[in-house]
Amino acid sequence: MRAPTHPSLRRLLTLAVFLPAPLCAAQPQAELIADRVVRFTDQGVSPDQLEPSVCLLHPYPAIGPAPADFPVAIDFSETPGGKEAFTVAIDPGTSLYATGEVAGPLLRNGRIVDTWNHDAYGYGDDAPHLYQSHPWVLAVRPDGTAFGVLADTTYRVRIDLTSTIEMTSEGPDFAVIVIDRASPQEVVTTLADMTGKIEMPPRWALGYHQCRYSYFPQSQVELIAKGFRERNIPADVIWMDIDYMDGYRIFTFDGDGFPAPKLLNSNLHDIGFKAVWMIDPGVKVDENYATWQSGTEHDVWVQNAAGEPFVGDVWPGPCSFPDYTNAAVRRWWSEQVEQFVQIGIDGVWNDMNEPAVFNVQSKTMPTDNLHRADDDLGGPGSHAQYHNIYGMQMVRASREGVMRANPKKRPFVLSRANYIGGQRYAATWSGDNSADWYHLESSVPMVINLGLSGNPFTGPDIGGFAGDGDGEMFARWMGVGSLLPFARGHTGKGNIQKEPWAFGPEVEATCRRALERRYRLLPYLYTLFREAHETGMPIIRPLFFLDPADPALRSEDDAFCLGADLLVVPELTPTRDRVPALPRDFAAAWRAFDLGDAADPDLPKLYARVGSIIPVGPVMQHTGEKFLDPLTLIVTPDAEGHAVGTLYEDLGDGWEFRDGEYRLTTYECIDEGGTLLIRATKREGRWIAPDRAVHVRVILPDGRELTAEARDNKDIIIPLR
Ligand code: NBV
Repeated sequence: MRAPTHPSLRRLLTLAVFLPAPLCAAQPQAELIADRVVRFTDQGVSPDQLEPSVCLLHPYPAIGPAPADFPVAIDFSETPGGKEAFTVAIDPGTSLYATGEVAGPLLRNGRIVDTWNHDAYGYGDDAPHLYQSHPWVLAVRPDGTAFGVLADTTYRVRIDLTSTIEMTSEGPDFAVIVIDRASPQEVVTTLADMTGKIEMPPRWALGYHQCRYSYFPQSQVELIAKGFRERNIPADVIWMDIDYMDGYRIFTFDGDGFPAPKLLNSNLHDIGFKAVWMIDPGVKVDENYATWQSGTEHDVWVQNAAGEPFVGDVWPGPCSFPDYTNAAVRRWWSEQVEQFVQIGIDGVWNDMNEPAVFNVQSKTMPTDNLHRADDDLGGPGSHAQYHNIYGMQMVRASREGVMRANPKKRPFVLSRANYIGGQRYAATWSGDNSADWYHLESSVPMVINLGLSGNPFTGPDIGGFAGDGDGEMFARWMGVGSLLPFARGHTGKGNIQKEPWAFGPEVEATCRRALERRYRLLPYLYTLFREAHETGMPIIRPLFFLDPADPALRSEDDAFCLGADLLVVPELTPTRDRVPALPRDFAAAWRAFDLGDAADPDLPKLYARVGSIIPVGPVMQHTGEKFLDPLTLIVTPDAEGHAVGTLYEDLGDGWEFRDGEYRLTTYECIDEGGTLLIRATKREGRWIAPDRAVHVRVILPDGRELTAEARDNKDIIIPLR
């Protein structure tokens, strides 16, 4: 049964049930659904009357009443306009984060976000909504304990953090889920337990990606790819933007520009490149076009209020839009994708899937359009209900298609639009940012807040999409962007060239160093992706994770941690005048180190956590170029001479790791009195790495380094001189 959609009707029913008890305060209903996770619903509203949850992995039946001492209270109300709302009061000193993909600072106190997936070209700090929707707030109390608040609805939600946590929905009643934990990290990993984690990506997706709107014709694509190899600048992926299509018809190729796409893919593969191709949702209305014919035959289109296929303008002109909320349509779409990618396409890029529609004033579909949604998403309903999950359901179907074509490989899908929980289907880039210092600076907190909202695999258009920018900014952007989870350079039509060599030899040298650094750090990065896949821990972490009770760290959003063991201090302003707020024990707990690139002022400074071992590899031109050999262990022992670190390895693609074809090695450094002993103390998984060289660099407190060489599988003994 579903809640009556009209709020006043629901109110009447509530009154009918509760009128005889006028003294009964308007207490929300609260039920425990997991350890210290409570689902609240408004008085008189039973959770089974609500729309099904789209973000949660399963329905989470109640396991008991909420504990009497649960520390978060929800106050439901109805706005004068009849909208469903709730408020959570916060103690002074509580810091608020997340809310998904947002521009501006990391700390969200004082901000308002309106979750409504939106094409937001060149967005500014005050943009009310970008491309994705995460009705989710992470709150860190003054003592460092934390809670998270999720409005479990797909409808538009206004999140007002100006004094409390207040969320107002445009839809019917919804549940509010509150996760209470001892630390913000635990809140985020519990969110991931409940909404899903990323699948392990193919290793190549962690390499550098080069994009442009558009490389055209196909000979230019090859030229750019070769440009990387000729200049020894590492890269794994090149991207095909919309101009490869015949008149922007998806699943077609421009006969003049891209006459031989299969050959192009295979030539790219020959030089170690993967190819990602764009697919938009809008299908050109054209009776002579196979995809439109097939979609029409299968009756897959979103309908207008009159029940006719909705037609709206996008790049190809008038388009129909597949209704991805319906399982049969997703199946149809996945078959189109399956066929398309069979010509050697390695990954799929879904753009414009908010969906963006040019000739409607709202820039998207009318909210009274109709979706024939599956019952488990909520059943047939309006675009108001399904707008925010349109992109999510599209990438769900695209992913299925890529999987159908290559079931033995790990799919890679990048999406512009998405919804909380959508990390299970696609990675994210932050849309059409601009080539200016503001967007360079914002790209770090945006990646952090997305990670705090469940999606760890994200990154900006390095160099900025709108506008040209200049060499200095580009170098700095590459310096920091190459340390973010998704690292892709991209730019818009009409802009200058923005490949790493486009700004002259100095900038090129910085880009090469930045990317060599990324590739050297890949063993560590891949290990972090595995952690994100297993636990939902973000890859890029805010500094306040290091000491959640330290108020000074709460708004630091230039510096960040890459995993638990690496602290990154970039300079994100032209004047280089920022002093980062670092943890109180910074001097004792972190040690500067470099990868032979410290002299470059445009690269962020790197610090290793005292007590850690960071695995790094050799420079590679692409992730498939060679096996990890030699393995370098950067060992930063603590006062007792102890350090520990892990390295995750597998085949880099495919699913064999699920059956134990991987190796998770724990390396440990132990002080044996006058000598340091470094050995693998634990191995998990049955994959056997070939014999290889190990270089050890021990970073001592005074900055000196001790080094040693050995073979993996053998103890390494370093005299402490
Ligand atoms: O497909 C063209 C672009 C793409 O390059 C960009 O990354 C997307 O965010 N796309 C938007 C449509 C045109 C934007 C002006």
